[in-house]
Amino acid sequence: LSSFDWTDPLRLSDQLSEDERMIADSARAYSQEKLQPRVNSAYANEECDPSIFREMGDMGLLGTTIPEEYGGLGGSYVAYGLVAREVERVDSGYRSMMSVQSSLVMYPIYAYGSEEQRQKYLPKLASGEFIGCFGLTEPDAGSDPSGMKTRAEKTKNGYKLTGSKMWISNAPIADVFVVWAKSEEHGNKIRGFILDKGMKGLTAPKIENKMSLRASITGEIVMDGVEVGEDALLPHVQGLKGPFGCLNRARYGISWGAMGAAEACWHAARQYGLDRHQFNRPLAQTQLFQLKLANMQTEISLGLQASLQVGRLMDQAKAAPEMISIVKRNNCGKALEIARHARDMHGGNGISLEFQVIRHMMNLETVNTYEGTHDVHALILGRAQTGLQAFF
Ligand code: TGC
Ligand code: FAD
Repeated sequence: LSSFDWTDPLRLSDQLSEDERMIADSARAYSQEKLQPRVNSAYANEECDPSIFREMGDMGLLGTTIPEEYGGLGGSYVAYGLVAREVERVDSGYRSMMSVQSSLVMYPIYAYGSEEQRQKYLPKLASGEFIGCFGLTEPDAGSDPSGMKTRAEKTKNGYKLTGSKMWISNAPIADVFVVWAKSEEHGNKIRGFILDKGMKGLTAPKIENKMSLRASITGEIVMDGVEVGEDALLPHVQGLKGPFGCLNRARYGISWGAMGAAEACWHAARQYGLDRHQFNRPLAQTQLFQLKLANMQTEISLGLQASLQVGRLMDQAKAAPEMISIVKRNNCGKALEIARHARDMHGGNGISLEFQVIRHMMNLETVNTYEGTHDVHALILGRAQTGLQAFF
């Protein structure tokens, strides 16, 4: 039998290709060297640094799975997951910035866009020159996006969009807005539109005072009769499967990312337990402390294996949305639980930003909620095994 590496208990790294390992290594180096030193102040001051998009673009971390001819990396879904894991090891907000750009803005333009739309937007989104956002959720339509009120009316040369979107990552600093609206022209079906910053009637006010994901900016999108040409319509998709096709990719990436945040909390708790002495011995020498560390290690190693398997199936075009629900739901829920334990294991220091775990814990509250809440994914899985719809 071979030796045991406590940091990689099931030898995940042996299961990666050379390219995947290289992408993960460079994402890790960038995240630790450039993102880690500034995250606490960004979080404390609720300040998002837009230059991060350029930096990520330079490192090839935007649009990992988009073909190289459009500025992407042409990498595997496993590679994309590994990037999410490394970025979120530092902060879920930074991973959010990256995954919205890659899965929710570049992917729909690539998969549903015209050749002109691809050429116009993808290279600049890949380089980080453009920042993108994705507007699906509305003040009165969250878990049930089919209840959206935003509408697109046909005009002589295109469409007029009216409505508002809520809780939109990157919106206040975005150049490119992928928004979903019910289109009268298309039998009230949901259609996707690409809006550009500065269009008349388009504003994106910042949502202030978030207690979670504070290093990532979130806003509303207000569309007050925004007039666009035919060229703003994403031509190749209609219905909810448009936004859900993007969410499949983002949810999958989140399943890896949440494990990255959990790993950061686990490692911090272990180190704290080794350093901190009470009752004349390290905390890490107590049974309860070790039980918690063992639970963390087990859940993380199983969660990563599950995401790897879903990623491999995505790369072979054999993945189903329900598989993604399993890993999004489980990994986010487990990561949040791990972060709460890690916070507790740090005692009073656990509430200080300096020790990082409370930041991860607060962030993971959002990660557990967005892209389909923990319970909504349970209902997706319940429906798949009973054939019974329990949403309404
Ligand atoms: P339902 O009847 O199930 O489906 C309607 C149509 O959509 C298709 N579809 C999918 N297609 C591809 N992938 C999927 N995962 C799909 N799920 C459904 C389905 O086949 C059908 O197509 P068609 O052609 O027959 O019309 O729809 P429903 O209204 O009953 O859906 C219920 C439910 C709960 C599953 C769904 O609405 C849901 O998933 N709700 C959660 C909403 C959500 O995830 N919002 C995310 C907003 S974006 C975000 O949070 C970004 S944060 C990112 C960051 O900052 O990192
Ligand atoms: P609701 O749908 O009102 O849910 C409230 C509670 O009710 C939840 O616990 C939920 O599980 C439960 N619930 C809902 N329906 C049922 C049911 N049928 N049965 C049982 N329980 C149910 N959206 C975007 O479009 N783009 C973005 O970029 C984006 N970024 C975000 C960033 C942040 C920081 C946050 C917090 C959210 C973001 N969102 C974004 C929105 C996010 O996707 C929604 O918050 C999420 O889908 C939940 O919707 P809701 O907040 O309206 O909650």
